[in-house]
Amino acid sequence: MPKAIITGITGQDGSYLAELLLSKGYDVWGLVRRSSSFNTARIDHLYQDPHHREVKLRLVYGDLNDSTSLANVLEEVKPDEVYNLGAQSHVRVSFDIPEYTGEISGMGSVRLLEAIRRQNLKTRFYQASSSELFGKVHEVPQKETTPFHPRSPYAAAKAYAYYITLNYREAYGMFAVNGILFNHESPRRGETFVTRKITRGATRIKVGLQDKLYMGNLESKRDWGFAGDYVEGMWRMLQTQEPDDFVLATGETHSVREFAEKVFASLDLDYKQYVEYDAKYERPAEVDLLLGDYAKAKTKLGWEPKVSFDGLVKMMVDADLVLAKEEKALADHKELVRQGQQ
Ligand code: NAP
Ligand code: G4F
Repeated sequence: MPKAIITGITGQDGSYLAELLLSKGYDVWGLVRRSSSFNTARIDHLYQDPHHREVKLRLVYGDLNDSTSLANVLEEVKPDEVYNLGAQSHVRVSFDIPEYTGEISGMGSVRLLEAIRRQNLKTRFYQASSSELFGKVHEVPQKETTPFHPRSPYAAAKAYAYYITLNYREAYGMFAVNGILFNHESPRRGETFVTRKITRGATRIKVGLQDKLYMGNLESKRDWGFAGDYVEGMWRMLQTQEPDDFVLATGETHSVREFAEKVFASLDLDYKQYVEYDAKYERPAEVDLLLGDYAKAKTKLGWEPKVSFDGLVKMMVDADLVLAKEEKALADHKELVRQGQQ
């Protein structure tokens, strides 16, 4: 059985990747941070096996800020593959905590690579690089050869991680690759990223749980795909003969405004009546336009996105509408109980 370690397994991508690897028969080890509250909601369905079959998913405590924990888990597992998905991944927040973001999203990668190298492991390494690297873009669409121009502490940290991954490949012959992934979303997307914030907000408005949705810059454009498609691309990158770097994208771009308009319209609402501007969601430097060219991944990996933009919007709205209705039912029930007690 191949063995894989996933950092960031509790995040959006980590949960989809764990599902994919388990379905392929991998033994999966997930690195989790100690948290004062439960943070495994996205993967609970994977390790709570009602049939008591052999456990294929194990969680171990560790932190990308803690080299010892990384070396320990590598020594214990001696994995065939490591997927480094762990990060402080929020661009806006990275302006508030730039140093921490550098430690986790940048230095975390070299801590892992160095632990693999020092233990002489033959482990294949995937680095979660980002279209944020293109930042103030030098060409449209962006591809593997497009120059980088990071626009945030997050992107600067990811630039370091990108180059250190390339460096360990060139310097030590390690099978270390960068997946330069454009934005990818899902019903499991963190609620403070813009797509999920919109689908959560609009569905809560629809059922009467909130009145307004406060947002920042609606004019920026993103190439949005479905996270489930993208983890398949990550896996394919580690199955090739030669290590290489790949862009994964959809080749379509849409503005935040367009996303909001579509989501609200699908609920028979007009976004203009509900979306309000709040400057606190603006970034000190913005990435205005991302549009990816995934031709290399298509040719060399046979990878293509399957879920369309409209399909993604529908998937997210449908899932969040279910959540909003459950939340509303609970709120109504609590109100009835409260009235009964008066
Ligand atoms: P996410 O949902 O924010 O998940 C981030 C994961 O990193 C979580 O599991 C988090 O754990 C973990 N983490 C945070 N700090 C850590 C630390 N100090 N040590 C160990 N783990 C830590 O991100 P995502 O959307 O799944 O993205 C996965 C990766 O791809 C990230 O590296 C992101 O930067 C990159 N990326 C994402 C996109 C995208 O559009 N989604 C595009 C390009 C690149 P907790 O649950 O404990 O917080
Ligand atoms: O959803 P976002 O926060 O994603 P962003 O900044 O593009 O970063 C995401 O994708 C990257 C890949 O390109 C990843 F590397 C990164 O880890 C992360 O997953 O914001 C998208 C756009 C921005 O232009 C932002 O200014 O939406 C705009 N926006 C407008 N109002 C907002 C809001 N973003 C957020 N999060 N919240 C708002 O209220």
